[in-house]
Amino acid sequence: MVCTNKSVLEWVEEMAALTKPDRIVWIDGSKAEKDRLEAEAVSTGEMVRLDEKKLPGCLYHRTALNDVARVEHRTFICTSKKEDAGHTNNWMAPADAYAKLRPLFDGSMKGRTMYVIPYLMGPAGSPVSKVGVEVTDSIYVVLNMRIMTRMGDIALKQLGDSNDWVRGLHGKAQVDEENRYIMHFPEDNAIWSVNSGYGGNVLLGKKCFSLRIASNLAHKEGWLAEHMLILGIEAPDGSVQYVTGAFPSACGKTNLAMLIPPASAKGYKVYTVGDDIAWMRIGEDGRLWAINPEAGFFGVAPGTSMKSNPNALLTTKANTIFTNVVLTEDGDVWWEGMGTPPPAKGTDWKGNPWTPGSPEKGANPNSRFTAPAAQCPCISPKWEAPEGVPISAILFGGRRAKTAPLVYQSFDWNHGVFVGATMASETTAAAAGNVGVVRRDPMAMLPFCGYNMGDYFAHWVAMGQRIKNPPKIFNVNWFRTDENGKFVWPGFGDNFRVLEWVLDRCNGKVDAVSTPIGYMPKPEDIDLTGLDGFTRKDLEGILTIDRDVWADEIKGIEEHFAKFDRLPAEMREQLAALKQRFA
Ligand code: GTP
Ligand code: SPV
Ligand code: MN
Repeated sequence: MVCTNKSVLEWVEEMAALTKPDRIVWIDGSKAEKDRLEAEAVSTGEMVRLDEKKLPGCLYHRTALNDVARVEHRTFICTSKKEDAGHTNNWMAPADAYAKLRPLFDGSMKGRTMYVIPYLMGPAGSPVSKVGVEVTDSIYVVLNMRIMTRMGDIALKQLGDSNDWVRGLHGKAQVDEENRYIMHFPEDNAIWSVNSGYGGNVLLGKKCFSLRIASNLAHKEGWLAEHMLILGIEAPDGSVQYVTGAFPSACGKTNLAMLIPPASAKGYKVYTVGDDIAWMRIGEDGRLWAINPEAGFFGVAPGTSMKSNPNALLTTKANTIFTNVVLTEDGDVWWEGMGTPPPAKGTDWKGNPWTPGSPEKGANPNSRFTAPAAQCPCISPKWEAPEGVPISAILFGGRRAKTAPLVYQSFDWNHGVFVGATMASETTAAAAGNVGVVRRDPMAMLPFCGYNMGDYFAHWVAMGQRIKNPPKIFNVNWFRTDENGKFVWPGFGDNFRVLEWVLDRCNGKVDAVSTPIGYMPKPEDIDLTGLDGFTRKDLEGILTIDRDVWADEIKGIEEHFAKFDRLPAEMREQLAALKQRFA
């Protein structure tokens, strides 16, 4: 299909005039095109074809050593007014940002090909789906976008003559860390990303569009764009209820979205709708409905095993791109925590010879797989439903060693917004920087909210007033540790035991204990049947609220709130009420 959309044609011409590629290739999304691009990437060494028997259709890629994660300190929201970006974002005036990046892009595609990728976020034909166009000089980006989005003619068809699409310019340039910038222009619906070739920095449909730009659109248009998984729980009677969950990067969304319930939960099944991003709108029935705008999973590899997450591992058995894991001599992949013996010899993520005796890890801690969602054994029959799925519960959660109990329910919507707004978690390898440092990460959106975080909280409060049948809001914490620093809760599939309580609460089937922080389960209401080596007493231990720890937590929340210039009154009231309940 030849693009006839005038706004797209003009913009592509403008981007080409700036970057000066040798040739321009329009991406149509066909199989022939995929084969051609894969062959080219393999011939240049950019990608390695894996063993066709073990991993049919799979490719391997290594990024530059300095380019293995998102770069939050180099990610900017460029609005006319600084206050509109807010204190949680780096800010630059749009004119200054364009002036800074133009020289970096100028001629950066000389000798290279510019690929033009029209893509769709959301199911084809859905009224809530949105179109983007990314130009890039990276085949790796094209092949990843092919998995993560609906790409090519399908997007041009949905766009028609419209001017309503997100403009994304990506250039690897020299992959120079010092000149790496991920810039967002919400007022222009534009994203400019330069000097990176990694995941969230360059697959512009993902965090840049579907969270940072989309959160701006959602704020304006009255919906929610969130860093959330979406799952469905089918009960033995065949009824299905849906839950979303916002946990910070590398804190368990993919794992929860694909979990297999324990044997004791006979007749229950969990279905995956999405593992990273949810777009949610109020339906005609007054409920909140969610779609997954993505078409694939860009999941954390280390720790993914047949024990921890068999559905994820099985999803990656074909047509998958592996980035920064160990490459074996027989064209297979391996990573720490895969649950299989390491290869005797291989090549590590840095491209060096590696053996199990090597002092360094073979796979980068933020190594990832890019796999088509449709291949997931537990993909929901509703995952591409144009209207989405109705949400019964929203979970917030993070890595908290001591503070948060296993689970608690908020008293009401605004209290739930407060619980999300005050979330904290230990940092992970998903972003460049220190790992294991506790920071406030409201709604798991700290790196992704594309506007003033105070306005974002106010938007959540306002949404609550408009939703007639709002989901119930909970907080979960799979990461409480004992005195030896070991996780107490078994987690993974056993998290289903918590989901059961959550749904029982939504369905009015179980009562709870009212505590200063919210409603908590009576220990006997969490089903521990069949859990080896985890006792009622262990459970009671992670359902405690330590007053001293919470006194510190309240101080932490006060410091967190003090940084806001536009904190809604409702959040101050919630904090006062929390203090009151502890007094
Ligand atoms: P992003 O893709 O970065 O947004 O991350 P995610 O939230 O999807 O994280 P993911 O599910 O990939 O989990 C990342 C890490 O958390 C892996 O190392 C998992 O092994 C670990 N993890 C996930 N669920 C659990 C759990 O229930 N308990 C424990 N202890 N670890 C978990
Ligand atoms: C995250 O960091 O939350 C991810 C991976 O999901 S990335 O696409 O790199 O942002
Ligand atoms: Mn994520």
